Amino acid sequence: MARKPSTARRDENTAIIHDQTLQRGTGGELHQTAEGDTPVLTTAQGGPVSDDQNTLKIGPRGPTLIEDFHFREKIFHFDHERIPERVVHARGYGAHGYFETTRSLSDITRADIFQRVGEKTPVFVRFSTVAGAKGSADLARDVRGFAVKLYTKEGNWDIVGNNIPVFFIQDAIKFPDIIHAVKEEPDRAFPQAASAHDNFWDFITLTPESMHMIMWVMSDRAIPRSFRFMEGFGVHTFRFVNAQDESTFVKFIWKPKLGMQSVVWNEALKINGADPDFHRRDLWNAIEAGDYPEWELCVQVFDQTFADAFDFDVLDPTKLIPEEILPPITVGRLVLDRMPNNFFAETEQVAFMTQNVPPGIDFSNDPLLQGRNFSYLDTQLKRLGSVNFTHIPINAPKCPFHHFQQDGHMAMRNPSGRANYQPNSWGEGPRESPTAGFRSFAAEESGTKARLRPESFADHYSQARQFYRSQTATEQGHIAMALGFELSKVQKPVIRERMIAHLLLIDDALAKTVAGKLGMTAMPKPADAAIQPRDDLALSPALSILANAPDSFTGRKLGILIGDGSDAGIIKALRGAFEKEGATVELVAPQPSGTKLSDGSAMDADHAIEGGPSVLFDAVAIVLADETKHPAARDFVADAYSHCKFIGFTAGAKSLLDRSGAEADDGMIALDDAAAASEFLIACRQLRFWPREDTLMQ
Ligand code: HDE
Repeated sequence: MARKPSTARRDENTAIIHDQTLQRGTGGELHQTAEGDTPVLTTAQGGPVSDDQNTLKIGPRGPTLIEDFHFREKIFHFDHERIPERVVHARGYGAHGYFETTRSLSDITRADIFQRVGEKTPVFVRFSTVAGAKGSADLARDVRGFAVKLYTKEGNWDIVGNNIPVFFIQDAIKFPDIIHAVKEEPDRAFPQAASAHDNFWDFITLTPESMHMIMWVMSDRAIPRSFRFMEGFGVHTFRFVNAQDESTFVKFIWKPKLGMQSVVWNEALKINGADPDFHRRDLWNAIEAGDYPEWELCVQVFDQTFADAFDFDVLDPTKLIPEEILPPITVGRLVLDRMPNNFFAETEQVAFMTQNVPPGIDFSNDPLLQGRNFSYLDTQLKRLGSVNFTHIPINAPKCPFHHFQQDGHMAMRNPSGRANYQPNSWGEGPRESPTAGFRSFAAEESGTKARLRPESFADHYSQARQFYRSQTATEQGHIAMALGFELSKVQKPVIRERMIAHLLLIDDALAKTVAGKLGMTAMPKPADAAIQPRDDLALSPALSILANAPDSFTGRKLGILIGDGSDAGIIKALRGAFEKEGATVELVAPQPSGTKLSDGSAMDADHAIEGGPSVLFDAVAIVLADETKHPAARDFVADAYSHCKFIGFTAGAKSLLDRSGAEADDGMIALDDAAAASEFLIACRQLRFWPREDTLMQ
């Protein structure tokens, strides 16, 4: 695959700050250059600095003077560098790109973004984990945020979604409880970025509405291989509204062009140690290499008749509409092609809000969505500190905008002219437009004021069962293992038992397997269900990752373990075949440089073996001339083997394979000569050799 250097990483989002920096260095006449073209260091007030190494003192060993305004300003600013991290989704990573409309939806929405095929709209996307702090590791078992800001010609549209199409709770008032429960326990402040603890499972088992979501969170969806291999979901039902003010319901889905892929749990644990930045590094590397990640935007559109006939309430955010029942329609593509210039300026300060919708997109009465629309504004004020957070370039619309909001902390733009209100007699300023402006869909509403949950939200188990049963046997095994792991960390037996009681309503065999993993001798009674789970929902193969595997190694990574005497021809052939596929190839060796290959050439490696464990790769090739005693080499093979990776090997690698417990199977491919490289690639397109997992479990 051709590698393009990334486009110049400079845009209007940081240009203001950047230009000011330049002016500070070069703008005036007095103090412009230190050496050559190097600008003179100044204070924030623009004053040139003569010494940035020593504070101002009386004598070399004397006290520091308050008079040292440069020191005072420097430390003052440093002391205030941190802003509050997001209360959820604190750890995230973002990138710029564009959305291209590929299908006009002008019949069902008047949103400008969907009128013209080929229309390109700038976007900023932030991926995140939910529970962990800003500095936590990427491979936590967790939901991933998938938040997209589309800078449309009619203002910003934020689809603030997740990589899972349903949620834990049905009503926004429960959000602080679920988040408190999953985050670290308040007395001990651990565990961090982990749901495997009593408080979380206590809440879950006392909240049956979370059962569908918990099946997803225990599935491989919660340990994605990369942001690039995840689906994204708007979760709630939204509305499209057309020029005739007619409404159609819609759900939004992002589908990754490279297909979906996840890691296995033991691998996730090890990745967190080897490279806690695994996901952000992956996105950075892909974009810098010109391998721009891409998703399709799909919509599930339906009318009130469909909603009335559907098995569940379309306003219930713990339910999804299976793709087999309502096939998604592709309406556009999202391409991420530029990393931010500065993480803080853009990724940290970006403010997503569900209430940001252009005319033609509207809300449903989903009570979770309604609560979110209220919540996101508060959080921006708290985090960014001023009502003027839209003045930060990453949050400002890219279309013309005019309003009379003024002043406040850090106001960068105030309306000019005399009139700062409307209507006015000065002929100044903007006026509202009943035709171009946002008009809420004129839904008829009536009812008695009450704190109620609708009866139609009461079935908490049927879709959980449908999800579980729609997984392949391998994926079902992973769900059982995940439940076993998580509940093994729960200390209070009653909480474990309660979960088994719920699982009995989802799948009897699953409940028994998990109980067995926990060493439970007697099964509890099934939980009391408000509505008995249904057995008649058709399976939905679209819910499985493995049933929809891409049969491609594009975008994946091969690690080749080499040592002195490694066959140069095989290494070259592997590199050629895998790079042609659009994969990345990295070399791992005992030392970073100076490995002597069979043809006498010296080869630099990308990783020394201690720093390049096999968990960083999707498949590995062991191209060794003879025995290596390196302990890390044994882990390299043993992990790749137990994580069901395809392993290519040369004859010289045999003794290492034997010592590592890697037994011959169809996932182990002999690399006898350079020609075998393409055969190995064909095997690697299956991504993992899952039958090995059964052998390992025996
Ligand atoms: Fe959020 N959520 N959320 N959420 N959410 C936030 O907003 C909230 C929910 C989601 O990359 C916060 O700017 C409430 C569902 C993402 O910056 C906060 C409720 C879904 C992100 C907030 C929900 C999400 C957030 C924290 C229940 C999937 C990260 C910082 C009613 C559809 C966006 C911030 C980013 C962030 C509130 C439930 C997705 C506090 C009250 C459901 C991807 O406003």
